[in-house]
Amino acid sequence: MAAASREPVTVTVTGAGGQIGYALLFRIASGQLLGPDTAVSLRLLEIPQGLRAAEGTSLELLDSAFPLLRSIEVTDDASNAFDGASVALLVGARPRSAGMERADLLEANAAIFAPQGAAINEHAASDIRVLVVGNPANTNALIAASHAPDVPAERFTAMTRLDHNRAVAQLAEKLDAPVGAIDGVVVWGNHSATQYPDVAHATLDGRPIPELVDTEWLDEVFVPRVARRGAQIIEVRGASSAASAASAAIDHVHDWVNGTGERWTSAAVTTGGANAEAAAGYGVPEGLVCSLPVRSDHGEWVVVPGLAVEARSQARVDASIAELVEERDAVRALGLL
Ligand code: NAX
Repeated sequence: MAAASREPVTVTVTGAGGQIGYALLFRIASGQLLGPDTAVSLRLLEIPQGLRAAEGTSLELLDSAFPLLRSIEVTDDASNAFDGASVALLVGARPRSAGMERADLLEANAAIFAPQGAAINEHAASDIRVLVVGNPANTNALIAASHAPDVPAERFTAMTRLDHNRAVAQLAEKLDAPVGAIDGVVVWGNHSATQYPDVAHATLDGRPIPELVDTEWLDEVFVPRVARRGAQIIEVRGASSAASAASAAIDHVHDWVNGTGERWTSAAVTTGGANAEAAAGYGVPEGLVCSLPVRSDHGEWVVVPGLAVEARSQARVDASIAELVEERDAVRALGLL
């Protein structure tokens, strides 16, 4: 994916007619995903009921006259949607309805992410990079990857960047500092209430943050606030996070493609292959998609190895990993992996 490519890069967005789609597409088309020199062709995938909304969004995209936007196609056919795609943002998912058990939710989403993984395998470009946003994001990414045997598993990731950004923003507010001065935050585990935002290695302009905030605030306020921020947004806004989720998706893919330098961030990545050893060092088994501290180097997410995890934090990290293992085993038991 050359930064100054003349050929447009195909970016596929699923769930394009939804609220995250609406916040995301204009930022992609304006160049914020892949940079100011890279033209994009958008493919918007929806289910039949969502097509009209996606078509409406495509009309507005046209009306925005974005210089980098070469074409837009709206479709309910996954083969068509992923044809030639170099970036796929899998946003559309089946939400939990009243009375739905977790196994039912996993199964309903597997019915979406397994065929999308297969369509990516068949039709996407060889440099495809996938970010799963739709929940349960980590396990949906695992399912999609397992149905794309010809695509390296590490090209399938899930989004915990919103959780990471929320953690950074809470620290910045508490310390009355700009967000850019904060580095070294880690969100461990699942994108769920078990996630563990950890500041043990975080710094403010190089000063260790654990020296600047007390443990009680971290345990009683910070961790639950970050983990439950999604619920708070629903309560206050009357709808789930959309623009902040879209912004985090932009950050994730932008950093993946362009690199993070020496800074690190959080992303849910596959724990096999080149990252197996670093992940195992944190107690994460192979074959999961788990949020870890990562740097992006030459277009690959590399897990930051060997960070010391405090004993009290390790129990929280382990609990979130255990939840990921349970989700994987439940999907396996259904014969979907
Ligand atoms: P919306 O309900 O507004 O939009 C979802 C869209 O997906 C709908 O238009 C629907 O028709 C479409 N869709 C459903 N199944 C599809 C399929 N098989 N193929 C293509 N499109 C399909 O939800 P929105 O607020 O946009 O949220 C989308 C997803 O993001 C949800 O699963 C939500 O839980 C998840 N989130 C994940 C976050 C994360 O940090 N990983 C944070 C934000 C958000 O909660």
